[in-house]
Amino acid sequence: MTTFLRPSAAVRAARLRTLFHDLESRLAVAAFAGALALFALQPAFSQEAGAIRVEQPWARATPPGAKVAGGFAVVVNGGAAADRLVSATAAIAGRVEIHEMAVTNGVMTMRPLPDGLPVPAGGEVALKPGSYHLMMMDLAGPLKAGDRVAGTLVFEKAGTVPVEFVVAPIGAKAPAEHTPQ
Ligand SMILES: [Cu+2]
Repeated sequence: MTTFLRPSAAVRAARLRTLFHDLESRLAVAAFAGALALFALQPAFSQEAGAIRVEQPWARATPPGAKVAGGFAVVVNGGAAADRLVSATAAIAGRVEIHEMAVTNGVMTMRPLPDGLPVPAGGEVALKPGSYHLMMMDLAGPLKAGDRVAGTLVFEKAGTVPVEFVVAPIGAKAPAEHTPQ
C-alpha cells in the first residue's frame, strides 16, 4: 500500500499553510524594516519650504575629469499658487543651471531655462534623466556613488529649500537604492 508512505492531502495542505504563514510573517518583517529605514532616512530625502516639497534629490556620479554632473529631484507644490524653481546650488559645483532636455530634429539637445522651471499649483515637476535637470557646472572634483552633496533649490515664492543630493552610479537612470547608513 504505497499510499501510506505519502503524506495525505490534509497533511500537505497543512504544510503549505505553514509555509505561507512563514512567508507572510517574513514579508511583514521586511516591510516593517523597510518602513523604518525610510522613516530614518526621511530628512535626507524630502525637504520643504512653504508649500514646496523636494523629494529624493539625487545626482549622477561622474567619470574622472568631468566638469559637469546632472542633478535630479521631484518638486511637489502643495499650495494653491503656482511657484517657480529659479536657481539652485551644490557644494561641489561652481554654479548650477536649470536645464531642459529635448529632441530637436531627431537630435537630443539640452538648453538652459533662463526663466526657471514653473511648478504648477497643486502639481509636481520631475527633474529626471532625459528631461528637466539641474546641471552642476565647474565641479571641484568627481562625484562618487554613495556621496552626499549639500545644496539648495531656490523658489520664487517658497524661498530656499536645503537639499542633500545622494550620488547614484555613473549612468544611473534613477536614484540608488536607499540603504540605511
Ligand atoms: Cu544639462
